[in-house]
Amino acid sequence: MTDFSAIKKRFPIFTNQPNLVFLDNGASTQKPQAVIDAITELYTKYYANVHRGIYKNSERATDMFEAVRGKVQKLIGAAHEQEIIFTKGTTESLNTIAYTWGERNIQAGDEIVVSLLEHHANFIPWQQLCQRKGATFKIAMPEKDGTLSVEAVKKQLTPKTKLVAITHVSNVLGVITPVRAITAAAHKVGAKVVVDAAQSIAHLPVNVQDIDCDFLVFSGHKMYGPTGVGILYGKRELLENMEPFMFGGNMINEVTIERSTWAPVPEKFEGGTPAIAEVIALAPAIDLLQEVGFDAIRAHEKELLTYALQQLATLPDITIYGPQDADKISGVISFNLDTVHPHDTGTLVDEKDVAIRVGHHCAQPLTNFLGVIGTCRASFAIYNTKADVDRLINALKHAQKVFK
Ligand code: C6P
Repeated sequence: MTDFSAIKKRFPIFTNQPNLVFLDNGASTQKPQAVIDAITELYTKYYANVHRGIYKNSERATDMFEAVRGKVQKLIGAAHEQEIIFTKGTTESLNTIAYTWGERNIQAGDEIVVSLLEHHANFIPWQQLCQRKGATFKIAMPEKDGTLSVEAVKKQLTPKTKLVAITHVSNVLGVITPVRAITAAAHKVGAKVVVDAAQSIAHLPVNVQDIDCDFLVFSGHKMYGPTGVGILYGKRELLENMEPFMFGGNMINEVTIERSTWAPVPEKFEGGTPAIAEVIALAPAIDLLQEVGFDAIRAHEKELLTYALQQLATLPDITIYGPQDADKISGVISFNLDTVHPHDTGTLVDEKDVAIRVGHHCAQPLTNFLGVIGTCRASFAIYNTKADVDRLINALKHAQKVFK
């Protein structure tokens, strides 16, 4: 059995701040020593730019950098290493798809379907693309409890649907969506599918061939890796037929005064010097996830979610949003204390060294649907324990006392 309290010891922030209860992992996770060491080792022992030098340090840095592509390929079960493109994060990955595939393939009269659960990063690029092209932006609505059914998406699909963009896990409610069935339904009408895996990649097994999605995106910093690195997965044939978005070094085949031709994928989409240290330091983060394993991660998380839901329900005057069933959610619980503004709750629990996020969580259409200005969100990671939940509950009692 995995010893999750031993895993916590690998994250030096908890040695430096022993009293910290960190429950804002949906925003960004803490970093294990191995990730920090990988960055230091690169800069202190062999740093050089990648893909350019023919000297030893550049070749070593390039090998370390390219090895991560293979690790990501295995993590998400992609068929080819070339299907893995390094970006700065989920937001850049989604905007890249909108400006490359979207600009070429969306025309007036076409339809794009998203769900109301989407983070703004998987909402606005499609809304804006529709506005630029005269296409129709359609929304699949969740049930009252926030779950999203395949039927709700199917209702929006027509022969005009060209793209369906769906989150795998809601960053506000933790709702797990049926991405596999949604993809199958979208493909039946000939639409392509983008899956936003920002909130699922560190919590659930993600396999792009099993889902059969056309694109899948996520960020390194939400999976124990560094900021500044993200992934854009795309099926090879699609990527090969897409135009590049960022023009510059490393992404060309030949440049003359008259014309330019592009390097093959993935280089075609990786113009300029990449985030070398950040990509290299993503490797130990992936190793950690694979060492612990998604069965153990999910089992631990379900135990924590179930316990947290039970304990939160013991508080008076609390509203919990989303389905209160650990089988239906991942990583996240949103709630409000009925007599306390979410921002006051956030500030008062921080007085007890408990870090949560409050507000609309960059998903305003969803918080509007819930009828609130914002929520308090506790989001979990592999280093959280039941003791952290107890500290959260005590901190919330403190907030309720102040506002009595
Ligand atoms: N959600 C949260 O606190 P970036 O910022 O590009 O790494 O990720 C954007 C993003 C896209 N999709 C989903 C589902 C997300 O949750 C996020 C980031 C953080 O919920 C910061 S707003």
